[in-house]
Amino acid sequence: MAESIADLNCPNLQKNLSILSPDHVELAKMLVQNGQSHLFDEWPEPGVDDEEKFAFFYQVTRLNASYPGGIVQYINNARELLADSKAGKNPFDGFTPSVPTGENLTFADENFIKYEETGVKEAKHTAFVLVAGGLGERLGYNGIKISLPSETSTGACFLQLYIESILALQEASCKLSEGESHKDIPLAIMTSDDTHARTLELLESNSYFGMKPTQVSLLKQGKVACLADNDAKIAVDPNNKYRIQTKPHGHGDVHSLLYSSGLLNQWQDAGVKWVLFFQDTNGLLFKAIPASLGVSVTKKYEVNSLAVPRKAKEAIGGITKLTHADGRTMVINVEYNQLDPLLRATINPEGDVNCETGFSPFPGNINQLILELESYMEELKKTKGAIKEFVNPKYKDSTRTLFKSSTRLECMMQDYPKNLPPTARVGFTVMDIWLAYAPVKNNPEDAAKVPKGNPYHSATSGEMAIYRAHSLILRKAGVQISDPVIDVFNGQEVEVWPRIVWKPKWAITFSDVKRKIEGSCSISQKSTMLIKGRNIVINNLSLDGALVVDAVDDAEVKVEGCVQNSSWTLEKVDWKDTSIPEEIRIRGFKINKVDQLEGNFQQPGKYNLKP
Ligand code: UGB
Repeated sequence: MAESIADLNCPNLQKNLSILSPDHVELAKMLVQNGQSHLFDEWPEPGVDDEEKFAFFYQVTRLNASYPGGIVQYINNARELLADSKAGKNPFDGFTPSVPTGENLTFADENFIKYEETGVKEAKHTAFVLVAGGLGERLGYNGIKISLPSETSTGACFLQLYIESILALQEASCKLSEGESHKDIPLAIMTSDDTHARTLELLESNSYFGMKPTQVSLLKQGKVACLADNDAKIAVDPNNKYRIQTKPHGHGDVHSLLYSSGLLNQWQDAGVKWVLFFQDTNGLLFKAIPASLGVSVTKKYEVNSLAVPRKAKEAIGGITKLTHADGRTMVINVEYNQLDPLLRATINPEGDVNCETGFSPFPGNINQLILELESYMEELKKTKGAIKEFVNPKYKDSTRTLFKSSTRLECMMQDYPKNLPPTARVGFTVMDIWLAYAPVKNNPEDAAKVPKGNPYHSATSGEMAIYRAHSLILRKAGVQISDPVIDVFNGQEVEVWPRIVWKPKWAITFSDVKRKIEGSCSISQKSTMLIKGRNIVINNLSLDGALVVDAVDDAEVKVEGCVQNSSWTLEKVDWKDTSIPEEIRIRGFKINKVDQLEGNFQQPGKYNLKP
């Protein structure tokens, strides 16, 4: 052993040989032989920091085990991708983009309602996968993003909203198939070291928001080594010379984790047919799920990506048809930073610009994917869930040699179809933005700077979008809803609609909503209406104020009459005011509960709620 280490010409490693186990030596050889001897440059003689040296090898063992093919494969992949990047090679070389055709849905029309029905029926054969390992650097929030209130009228956080939506789908779906046994819909959550403990704590301290703990699986993604230069030299942690600097590998890890965890087999045995992937902060997501699942079922899509009309240069990928010079075609997400150069190099010298509709001709990927389980498992058998990676170094200058800071390989979950054969049934479903997409990604300062007309993707816009969606759905159901007023919070101009929110169990589809509205109803702009029970009917209601109705499942409540009070008001707050809790000040307003009509029905029975 000693000779071979000596041959490696790495004096600091050589001098520590006496304290290293045979496993350590093997790992050290692997690193040095692959151009990483600098990792030992600062190592002192044996007896100094030995525990730290052992911890280094423990980290290397973990990094080696968690990457398909180990560290050597990672370095080789990195060298190849970094060389392409240095040469400015276009990953889409040889491909010409065009606008693909997919299923365009119009909320509330006959087609939409039919798809929703089909989707709800199929929901009990679906497993949900939430990718929630991201740091949320752009948002800069100190907590985990799924713990943020989706809106502050009810205060329900994103995870609560998601779980309650899945439970409502489960209930509705099982009800439609009487005779069949009840099915619990599984939920897997991908976490990372940055989010795992806090995700578990959020679930446990809230009794899993009503889900059975056995329904929920947490899959923790690892990180990958950072790279300091074009030779794929692994970066040393700036805070600890005995550690490799690591960063997240991206949401694409979800496929290899699902594969290696064995969950897919379990799901298949339990009768699951579809796997639905979604992201951490989109409060509208579940408004779009029943219909998009219905599209997957009807069109027999192996892959169905949810999309919305996209504003040029918006930070969401574009769904694009790519046709290669050799005839190959695929329908795939082209990430927002790649779409503009691809278009300039091929079909449009102006790049990523809006067309006459005021939107980019390429639908925007909202990273909600529905995969058909059987074909997904077939594919993963071949790839073990590995996804095509990319690298995005920020170079110091035009020589493209030095990096501003270390980089790493990344992968994205929506790149899954890249490996599929051209015969695969890959499609997408486009829905209205107001119905389907309002993520919370940007901090107030950056949000206020987005180009006029482009979405803010902030906590302010995310909350306002929830009120707008509920208002517009009720309008479609025949309720007279006053127009919104325009106001500015944290430097962002937004529409303020009446603050209407219902729990998913009240209505998960448009047909549910219509069944629960009777007679002629109206809601003024200053109003707040929160519906928290299942069997609540709104009948000839005229609301000009705040109304909060809560009821146990066996209580049937009819809300009617003319409700008028001082309502709940929005008071402006500044995001820089640290005396206000962070989750509130990032919205730019807080809610003052001045007055309301409240009905709380905790016993089974039939009730009327009138002013
Ligand atoms: N995530 C992880 O779980 N692990 C990771 O390592 C990284 C992220 P971002 P971004 O529709 O909104 C995506 O950072 O860059 C989770 C799509 O690529 O919010 O905005 C993380 O917790 C883009 O095409 O993603 O871009 C979060 O839930 C577009 O669709 C999710 O992954 C855009 O989202 C996304 O992470 C969008």
